[in-house]
Amino acid sequence: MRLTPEINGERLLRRLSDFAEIGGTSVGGVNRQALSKEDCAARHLLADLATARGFKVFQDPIANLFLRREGRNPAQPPMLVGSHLDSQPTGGRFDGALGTLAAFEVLEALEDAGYDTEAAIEVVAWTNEEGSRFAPGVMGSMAFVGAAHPHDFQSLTASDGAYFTEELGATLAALPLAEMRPLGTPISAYLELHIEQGPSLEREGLAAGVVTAVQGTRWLTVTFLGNAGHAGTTSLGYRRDPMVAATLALSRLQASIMPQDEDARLTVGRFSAHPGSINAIPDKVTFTVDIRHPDAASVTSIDAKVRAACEEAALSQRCSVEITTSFDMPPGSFSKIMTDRIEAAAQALGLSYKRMISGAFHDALFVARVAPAAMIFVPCRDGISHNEAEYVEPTDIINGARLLLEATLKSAR
Ligand code: HGY
Ligand code: MN
Ligand code: MN
Ligand code: MN
Repeated sequence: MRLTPEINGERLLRRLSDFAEIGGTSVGGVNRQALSKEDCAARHLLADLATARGFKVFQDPIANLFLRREGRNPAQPPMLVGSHLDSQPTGGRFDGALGTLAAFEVLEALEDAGYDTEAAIEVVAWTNEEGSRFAPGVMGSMAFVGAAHPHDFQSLTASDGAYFTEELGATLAALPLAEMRPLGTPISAYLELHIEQGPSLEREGLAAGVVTAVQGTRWLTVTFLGNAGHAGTTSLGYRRDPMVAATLALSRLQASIMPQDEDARLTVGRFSAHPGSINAIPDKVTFTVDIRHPDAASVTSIDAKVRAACEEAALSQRCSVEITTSFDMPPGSFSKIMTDRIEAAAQALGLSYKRMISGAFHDALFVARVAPAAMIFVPCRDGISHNEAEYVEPTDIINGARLLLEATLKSAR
């Protein structure tokens, strides 16, 4: 007689607060950036918890972490359920961790009920979803589906000066018991639970989002080059000042793009001037641009507008400008089979929901290239994320995990 697996809400909430301590900050956020020692510690704790439950622990050459609960038929490709453990530098305790730990709770609920599935089910914690320490983001899932190779990243240095290859090597070495497996093992399906990171579910009083697609993302690095000089002796007309060029370009962009297109997103998250001395005209000003749009052609046209504005501003200040693309994730949609399963699961559980697209990028979008994949969103307070104040109500956490379990049972026979 098969018992029906049940989410143990108290255990899940406890796990979330335990993991929030790893890289935890004084104001309740986390700083657990990809391949950092904090990221290693979280992976280690999860691997230890898995081993204690008799699950097998694997990692691949880009340090994606897999925790496997066997099914009746080991020859069948496993179903994957998971998210990421790495965070933003001033991240919240739920972005990524919620989906990864809820996936682990699904495995524990199956184990507690002695419920066997045809195929194995594996929890996955993808490497470097955020991309804030080492760009691009979703690095682990990109490599898993063959859209990139770890070699592509070996010359990367982190925003804090660390070297990617060294940090990756240390992360892999931190889990000696994990069995190494090649990149891209075949899988049968993928589900990811994540916070919405936007306000709509909370505003509409809904318990869940059935995520049907993810909008496009493109990251640019813009560098204006001019002439360093003395702040006191160099008249304005005599300057080739990259700071003036940069601020001119950004003011033109804000005026030209944002008001026309409600779906467009443009963010300058990182801005630096060299040499960064109060009384020296900079010779170099660098900033990042994060472009988002549900429509691929619009991402490209915003990209073109950014380049035009920067080139015009550089010319007007007798500066030069270099623009590189560090990340390009086209918009994509999820499998109807999987979104229908999530919808049926929400109906079975009596949870209110809506179908929606994701404003944030996610690993699921790359995984969708190799297997039927979809996501479940739960509300977060005021839609705040990538902010230490990120918060999710315990009922929403538990409902999200229950929905993840129900949709997993519908997928892994
Ligand atoms: O930036 C993103 O969309 C993701 O949350 N890292
Ligand atoms: Mn995330
Ligand atoms: Mn994030
Ligand atoms: Mn994600």
